[in-house]
Amino acid sequence: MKEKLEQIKQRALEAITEAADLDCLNDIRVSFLGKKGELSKILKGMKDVAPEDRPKVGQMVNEARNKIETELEREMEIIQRQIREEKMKAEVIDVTLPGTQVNVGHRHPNQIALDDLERVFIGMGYEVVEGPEIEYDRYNFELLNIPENHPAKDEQDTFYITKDILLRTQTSPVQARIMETGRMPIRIIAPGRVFRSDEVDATHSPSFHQVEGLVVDKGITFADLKGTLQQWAQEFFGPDTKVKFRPHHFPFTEPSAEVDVSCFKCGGKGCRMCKGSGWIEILGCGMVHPKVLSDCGIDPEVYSGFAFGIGLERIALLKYEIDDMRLLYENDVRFLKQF
Ligand code: 2NM
Repeated sequence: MKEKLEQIKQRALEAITEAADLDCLNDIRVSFLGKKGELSKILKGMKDVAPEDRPKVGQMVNEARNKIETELEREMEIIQRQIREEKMKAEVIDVTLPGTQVNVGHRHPNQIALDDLERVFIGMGYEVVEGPEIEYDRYNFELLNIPENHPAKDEQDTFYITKDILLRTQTSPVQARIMETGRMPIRIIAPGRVFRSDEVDATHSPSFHQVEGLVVDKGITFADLKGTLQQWAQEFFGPDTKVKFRPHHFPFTEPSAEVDVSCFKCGGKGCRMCKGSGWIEILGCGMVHPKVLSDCGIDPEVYSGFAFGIGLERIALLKYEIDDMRLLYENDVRFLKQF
């Protein structure tokens, strides 16, 4: 019995010195000290041991257990220290190296202008809505009183997917879709990307952004349009801003107007910014044409409305005094971070 125990102890200690990792050590612990391990088997064999020898054998088993446990602990500590040392070596940090720069993004001037503009209209109770950039001819032209062969269709030449499906030239189709739902009243702005078949230069791009507004309710008049746009202009360009409405023509509004704001750089005296005139053209607007209302399913005898369209790049360029639209599309962070 004594020899057997000694043998078990020797095997365990050998296995422990040879163990390569913590899993090995755990396996050794289970197979020697575990419930069904070698030492338990010896204890279970106690019934065959002469009663007077039992305390002695019990003591020997305990000694063997203690020895194996101590050695397991010792080996475990050695292996853990090795693991730690290897990890330290692998993860060595050279504190003298310069840190990695964290690049935080920056809002695009278009986005800053849009956020500013939206804040004003949301404050007046407007909802911001979006719609598809790929549109049906019906929503982009037909419902907006721009029929086949209308000259405005040439001015707004765009990219056609099929004869009836195209890249929208304005965000008004979003408004046609809202009018079509018949939910009244309507008080929305529709910002988004639009497309025109234009050559790139300092003021043109085949893809740019618009914000169009639409209000439809009972009793809406041109006075509401004027007050709304004046309020927006003052909040957006400064409290001293004046607005001027010049008669114009759009197919979807009647009457229509173009709106100038007094130059926010010189206050109206005339400067390089306003080319000496004191005024800067800023947007187009008008009372929604009765035909547009009725084609969209709204009774023009009951409801009236106004609409306006603002070029986002145009107001961003003006507000931040950028003289070339192309800079807005290069996404050079050195440029973008200036605003
Ligand atoms: C403009 C100028 C004038 C306009 C009209 C509509 C709609 F859908 F109600 F007919 N939306 N936007 C509009 C009116 C747009 O952009 C220069």
